[in-house]
Amino acid sequence: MTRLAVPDSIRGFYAVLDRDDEALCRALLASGARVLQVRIKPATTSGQIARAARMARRLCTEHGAALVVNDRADIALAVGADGVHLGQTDVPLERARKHVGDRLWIGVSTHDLAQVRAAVAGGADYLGFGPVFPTTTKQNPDPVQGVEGLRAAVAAAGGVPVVAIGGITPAHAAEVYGAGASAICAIGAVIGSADVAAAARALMRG
Ligand code: 3NM
Repeated sequence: MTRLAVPDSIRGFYAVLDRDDEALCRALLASGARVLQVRIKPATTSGQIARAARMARRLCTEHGAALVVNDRADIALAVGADGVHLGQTDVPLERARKHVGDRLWIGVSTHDLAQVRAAVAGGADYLGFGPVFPTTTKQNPDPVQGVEGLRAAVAAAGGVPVVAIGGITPAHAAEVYGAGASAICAIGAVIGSADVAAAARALMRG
């Protein structure tokens, strides 16, 4: 399978599938999302993650969207994902790159400018940056960075696409894109909504 080009996919709404739920996956992709990350926590077995990732691979291919698997490069490779996403406490970027070579893009979560610079120097294909606003979805979130923090992160990223995350609602979308984010990732504002696809569409660039 040919992987989709990174800058092409990291734009608009960046979807997160937080459970093995095909109807939810379809609703997220119905928004027109170009990328979807499987991020199933906590305490999920490898088999459960792989099952959700295989289902998501099938639906992402149907919709022409890229698939990213959180944290697990082994599962990402096994299911033919486009990328793997690493947190600051996951496998270090350098080791992950040795493992996956150019077969997967690597996205890295960053929470301050030092982490942005390190991820860019290490060859990350895209960055997550946040939390931009207070979030209740992530346990023990890092300090809130605000829109000005995001703007500084985009500048430090030097052209590597930045996905803004953390407490983002449709009301924030314009200022977040205005700060230079390539894409917006939101979990609560989308998955908690009665109309998931409509909430996701409201986070696309206007
Ligand atoms: N990572 P919501 S904030 C998964 O700061 C995640 O890197 C964050 O969910 C970071 O849109 C976050 O509901 C939670 O705030 C995002």
